[in-house]
Amino acid sequence: MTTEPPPPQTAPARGAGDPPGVGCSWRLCSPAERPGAIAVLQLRGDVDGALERLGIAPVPVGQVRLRDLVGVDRGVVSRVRTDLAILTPHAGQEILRQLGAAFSRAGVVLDRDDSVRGRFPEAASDFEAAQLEAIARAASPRAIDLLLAQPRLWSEHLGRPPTLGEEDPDPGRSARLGRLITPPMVVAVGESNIGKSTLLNRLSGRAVAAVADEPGTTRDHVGSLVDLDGLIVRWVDTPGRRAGAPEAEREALAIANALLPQADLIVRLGDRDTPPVELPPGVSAPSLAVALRADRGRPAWGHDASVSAATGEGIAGLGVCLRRGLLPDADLSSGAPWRFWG
Ligand SMILES: Nc1nc2c(ncn2[C@@H]2O[C@H](COP(=O)(O)OP(=O)(O)OP(=O)(O)O)[C@@H](O)[C@H]2O)c(=O)[nH]1
Ligand SMILES: [Mg+2]
Repeated sequence: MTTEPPPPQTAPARGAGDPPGVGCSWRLCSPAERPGAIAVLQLRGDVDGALERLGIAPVPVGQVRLRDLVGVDRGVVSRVRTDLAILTPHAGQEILRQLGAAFSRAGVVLDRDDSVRGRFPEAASDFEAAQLEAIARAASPRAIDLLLAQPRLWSEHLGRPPTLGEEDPDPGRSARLGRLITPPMVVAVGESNIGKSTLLNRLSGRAVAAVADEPGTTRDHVGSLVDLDGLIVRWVDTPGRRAGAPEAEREALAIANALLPQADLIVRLGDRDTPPVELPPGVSAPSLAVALRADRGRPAWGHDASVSAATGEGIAGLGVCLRRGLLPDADLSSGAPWRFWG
């Protein structure tokens, strides 16, 4: 995988002949390392002075306008407050570099405040800034309503507005709910040729992993984000275990096995004729047993869920079962506050 170099976060040094600062700073708020189509830039401070110095027509507070951005691009300028505007040019590296250079020449300095409040200056408090950041980072749809409810739940719990210094009433629950923000890792293991990769493809709704009716199809483990009943997880499909595997396959399996201690949940897969494998000693992550290829018949061994990736039978139930293994219903339905910040 190639990673693009991040666009410049550093403005070119201002020269001796440059104008004095205008009491306004800028920062790039959208991710530099994973740019999308549009970048989000903030101007903070004397926004009117900065826009004038940059030759950008004024934008009244509360208004949104399409503006020529110093001849480099056209983009939307949103005037949030007197001291805050948000610019959304295209996210091309050269556009951002030229804008940064123009800001610097106009005396609009690069803001290096990396606090959460610095990143979300529109927030009325540090707590609200942390809440906005958590909403922005959350991977799972289920996170959003819960995060939006937190100011009210904390205020009811404390009898006053919360700060970021609050004690966690239930650290275990907070850690599990944190899986709504950062996807937990689910590692699927089992014998060869039982349908492990077909299950991943069914869960992700696309052909992520190669599937074939022969053992040893999956070599290097394959990861994909999948939605388990509203919880986004990082699913890792591993090579199957089988006697007599060639050296490269055994090495790939050893690499996949090394992931097991870090797994948040291990899914032990089998089918009617093949029970799940035992986990290597010392692996303490919770695990669930799932029977695959249910259209061929149910197994005699005990299982937590049974599915057919070919027909789709049991797939929704599997999602609920695994989501509960990572995030029990009680964690979601409890009206207690969640310490969602670091
Ligand atoms: N009938 C039926 N066949 C399935 C199902 N899921 C997978 N298969 C078939 O089982 C065979 C093996 O599927 P894979 O997904 O490659 O199995 P795997 O466990 O990933 O295999 P390895 O990577 O070699 O360990 C293929 O022929 C699939 O089409 C299912 O739900 N029902
Ligand atoms: Mg496979």
